[in-house]
Amino acid sequence: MEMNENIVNRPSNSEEAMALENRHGAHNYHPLPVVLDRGEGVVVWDIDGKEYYDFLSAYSAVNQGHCHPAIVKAMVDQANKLTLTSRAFYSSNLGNYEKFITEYFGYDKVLPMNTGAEAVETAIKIARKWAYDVKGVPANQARILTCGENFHGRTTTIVSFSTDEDATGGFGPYTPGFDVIEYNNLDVLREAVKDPNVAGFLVEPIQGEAGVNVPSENYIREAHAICKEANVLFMADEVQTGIARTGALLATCGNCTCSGSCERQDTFVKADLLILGKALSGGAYPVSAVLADEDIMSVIHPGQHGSTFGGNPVAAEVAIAALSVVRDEDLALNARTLGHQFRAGIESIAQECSLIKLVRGRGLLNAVIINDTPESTTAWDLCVAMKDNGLLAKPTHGNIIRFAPPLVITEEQLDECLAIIRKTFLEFEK
Ligand code: IF1
Repeated sequence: MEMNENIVNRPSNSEEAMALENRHGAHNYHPLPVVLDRGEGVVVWDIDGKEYYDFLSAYSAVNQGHCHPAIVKAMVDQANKLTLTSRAFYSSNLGNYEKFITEYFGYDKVLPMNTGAEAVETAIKIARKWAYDVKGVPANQARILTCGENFHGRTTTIVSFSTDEDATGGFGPYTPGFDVIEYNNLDVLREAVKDPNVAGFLVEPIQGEAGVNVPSENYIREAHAICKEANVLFMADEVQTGIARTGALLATCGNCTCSGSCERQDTFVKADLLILGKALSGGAYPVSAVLADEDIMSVIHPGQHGSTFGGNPVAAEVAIAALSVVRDEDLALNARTLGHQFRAGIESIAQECSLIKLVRGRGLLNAVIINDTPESTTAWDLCVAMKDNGLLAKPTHGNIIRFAPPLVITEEQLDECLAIIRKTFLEFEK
């Protein structure tokens, strides 16, 4: 591959690369000591040529596998034609993409953005505007409910309702208008929506950063019904759980794999505001979106919201390719099938290894709770040891390790990975 000669003295090994990042970059992350240089499918290679199975998938952005050829082709072809017009003009790509994605998920309208946080912020603005224009909430009085241990992004408004001190501490003053309620508690939600000023309920169908916190089976469906009854918008943040990650196209859809057009009203939950990001582009490009039906999306008028890159031609083509891959390769079914295989494999290892407290998750969004205190470094140390054995995973918090490979992983590859995890954990325990 042609090297970019604009960077003189490109690092030639891991130590050099890490030193450059530490010297010139803000220290807003604590990465695992590995320097990735190339990726293909479930596998990545570091700068020294060592191969790893990727069990983070860039926080579930690379569901379709690293550098999926169809997605890369769509990106390169469009990048060679027209990259950005801004929304000051129409483009030959955007309307086609908007038709594709709204039909794919079963909604009237889409508002295209770039990052997950931007999509969450967009959903918050739409919910507030709907509260004033449609529900009749007095100006500036709209409330949005959100859950303890939430993670919805890193903007100052979003961290205003975070309950994680690391995410929110030191970034005040905070944006008002948010009430935090207990996750997976329907009684608390039923009480909270009685406030006539509540515009929406913002919720992750499974809390990713909280450590793959899976709610009770009926929580999402019942919460949706409570919101409907109270004229409160159900705002599903599927940035991490969406796009087939949990074994269904959307985690709010329960276990079915259709794109939301199913008639099975008993399990299908259609969010009023659906928030997507990450794997909407297969990790090739920042693409996010908010989907809603006309009666909600119509509260946004020209000049009231937007972004320079939102809905750009490259994003449009990349997202069509990324969603087509999910459908054509039936990644939801693979995630559901191999998710069971992964959890069964971990439970088998737990029979011979006291380090494993439990495994939880849905589809290929799983976490292993390590039998040590959250303050211990055991989870981190195990991730470093797994790295040395050729598998990349990272703790979410404290003693919880997230395992989320690309959804294109095969049964054979998964068995190999379970063997690496078993070997690492048993060696570590000695
Ligand atoms: C980090 C994890 C964190 C998200 C949900 C919105 C966003 C995210 C449910 C914002 C982003 C990323 C951000 C990254 C680490 C990762 C993450 F849960 F996925 F592991 F932080 F909680 N809604 N999640 O998970 O999307 O603006 O990042 O595109 O910030 O450290 P974004």
